[in-house]
Amino acid sequence: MTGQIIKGIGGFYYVKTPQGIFECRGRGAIKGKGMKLQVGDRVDISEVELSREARDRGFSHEGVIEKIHERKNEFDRPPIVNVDMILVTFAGRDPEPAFAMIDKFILASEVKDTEAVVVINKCDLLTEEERETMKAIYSGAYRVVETSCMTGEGLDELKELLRGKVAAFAGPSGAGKSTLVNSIVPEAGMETGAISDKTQRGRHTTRHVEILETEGGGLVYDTPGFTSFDIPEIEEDELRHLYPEIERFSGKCRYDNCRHLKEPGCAVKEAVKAGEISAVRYASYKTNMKEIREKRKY
Ligand SMILES: Nc1nc2c(ncn2[C@@H]2O[C@H](COP(=O)(O)OP(=O)(O)O)[C@@H](O)[C@H]2O)c(=O)[nH]1
Ligand SMILES: [Mg+2]
Ligand SMILES: [Zn+2]
Repeated sequence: MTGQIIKGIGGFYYVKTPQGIFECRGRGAIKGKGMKLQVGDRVDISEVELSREARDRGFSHEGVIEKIHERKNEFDRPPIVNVDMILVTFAGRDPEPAFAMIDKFILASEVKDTEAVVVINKCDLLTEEERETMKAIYSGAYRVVETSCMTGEGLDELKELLRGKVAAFAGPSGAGKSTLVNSIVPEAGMETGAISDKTQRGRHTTRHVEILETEGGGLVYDTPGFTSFDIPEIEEDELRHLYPEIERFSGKCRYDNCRHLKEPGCAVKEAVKAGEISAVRYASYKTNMKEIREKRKY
């Protein structure tokens, strides 16, 4: 039988299968193969007779993990694997969005060939015009969902989007990620808002990663407190390929290896001027390019 590990605690792994959740132990042999079992792993399991201990803990199935499937993708911090969709979430206001930083979460998804969806949260704090402006930054390249945990707007759309998928929220602190998880996973009860940064860090580093079931048949990683994805080493020459709307125009530049900065005959700069590429995204491209270059100096 095949399933997915949704939680690991105290040497047990909880594997979600079409028959229900199995409480499993890993066989020593698989761990020894260099691949450590991780939440999110797809595994083959065999059922064993239900022990009294497992039954007392409320399980009706017990199993042994026999084999780990190859992973679709793998992120280090947060430690999540087999992710179908990264929900890059920011607040339209409070805190004010920092787009170059937000785009780093998108880059982390792009570099791992993982679908990114942009979630603009706290829409209740925005005027119609502000919403349109923000949406337009991303809608040329990504699906954008506008949400508000206050009014409930967009939550059904989000649930629908997650159906049959394993998703993870990413984005700056204060964006409302935990509140969104709580809104689509009724029993989540994640810590939100008011906790001081210090406490939050302390709590969350010791906390295990878990996959939660959303209303409407999706799965979402509970990754509280993770506010910056480990930005993988991106090369100067790779960056332009990771902005889909920039990549789309690149064939039209005078030089094949145009980096769309100061080169003459650059179709990307023309497209920015003409409003065909968002000026905010292009500014973010330049900022992140500069950062990559500065990092290389050391
Ligand atoms: N006005 C408004 N506030 C929100 C919304 N979503 C979350 N918040 C508030 O924003 C703060 C930060 O939310 P939290 O979920 O902890 O953000 P996280 O750091 O991304 O997990 C909390 O005080 C939430 O109550 C929203 O849609 N509208
Ligand atoms: Mg949080
Ligand atoms: Zn160019």
